[in-house]
Amino acid sequence: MVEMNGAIKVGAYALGLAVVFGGALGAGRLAGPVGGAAAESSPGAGAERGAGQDAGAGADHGGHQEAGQETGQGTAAAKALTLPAGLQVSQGGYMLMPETDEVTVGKKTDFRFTVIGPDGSPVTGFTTQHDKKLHFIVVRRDLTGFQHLHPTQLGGGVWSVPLDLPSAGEYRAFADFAPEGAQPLTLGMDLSVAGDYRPEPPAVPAETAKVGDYTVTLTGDLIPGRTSMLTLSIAKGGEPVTDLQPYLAAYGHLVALRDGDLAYLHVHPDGEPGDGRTVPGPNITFYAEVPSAGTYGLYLDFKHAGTVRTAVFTAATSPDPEGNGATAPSGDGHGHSHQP
Ligand SMILES: [Cu+2]
Repeated sequence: MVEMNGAIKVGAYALGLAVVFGGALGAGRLAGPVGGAAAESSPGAGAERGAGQDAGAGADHGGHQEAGQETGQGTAAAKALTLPAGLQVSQGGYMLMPETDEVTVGKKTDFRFTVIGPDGSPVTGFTTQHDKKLHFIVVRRDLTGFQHLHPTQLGGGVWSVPLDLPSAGEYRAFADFAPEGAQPLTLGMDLSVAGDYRPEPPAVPAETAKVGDYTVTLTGDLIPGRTSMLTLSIAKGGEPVTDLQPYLAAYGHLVALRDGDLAYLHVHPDGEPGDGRTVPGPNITFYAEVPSAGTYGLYLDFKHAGTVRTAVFTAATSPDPEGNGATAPSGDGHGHSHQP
């Protein structure tokens, strides 16, 4: 069920989607100046300042490395201070703590974990975001096997999720949540699954992905350090799909993971069901900003005919600033209010 390239995985999992990972890097960042986003939604930023001398120091001095790619943006320094989400197991005083020692390949495991708060105790209060109090993403480090799950809350701050990893390997798990009274946060932890592990070779970037009877086409370019418009167009049996269903308040949810370190970026579509301008397909428009050049795994969750499906893409960033998705399809009525 998990493949690499155009692959797909249909929703036996609760491929829900959701969210907010993007609080820090997605919606907030896309909607405005990075400095503003960092101030308003980034547990990340606050956490980095508090938790990481490394982050601060690195940004101050190492920021020059990326400055070249961000020429003209004027916010290079601010961006350099913002660490992508999901790279740390502890951030802002919160820590992701597994309670389950082992996950056996091919065997469903009741995987449990807690989020330890600044006071050293398990966090029990979470703010609902996009219908869920915690969004849990698991993916193998070679970008295959993406799963988006929604754990249930047990007592004492313990979260439980049935986890079925069909292949051995090194995985990364992300918990996206917002403690009550605190900013949303995405923490990441490693999961090792013993067995015969054969990393998939890097997938070749492709503009189309198939999932079941559906073909999803990606247009637009990822430009490092800039906001890029991406359009994902969904067809079934060669016919455009125009009756997508809302799923957690959107017609599509897109997660991007950077190849190499799995930096995590959740991107929201431009427009939402019921806003009077957003149509239910075939095109879903996103504004994404990737933090650096490189290769990214893109995972689009969409719902149609009652089922949530995930289309998987591999995309390489484009060096051409003029290639920004300015020419992407625009006949779907979407505005561009989110574009800076
Ligand atoms: Cu979710």
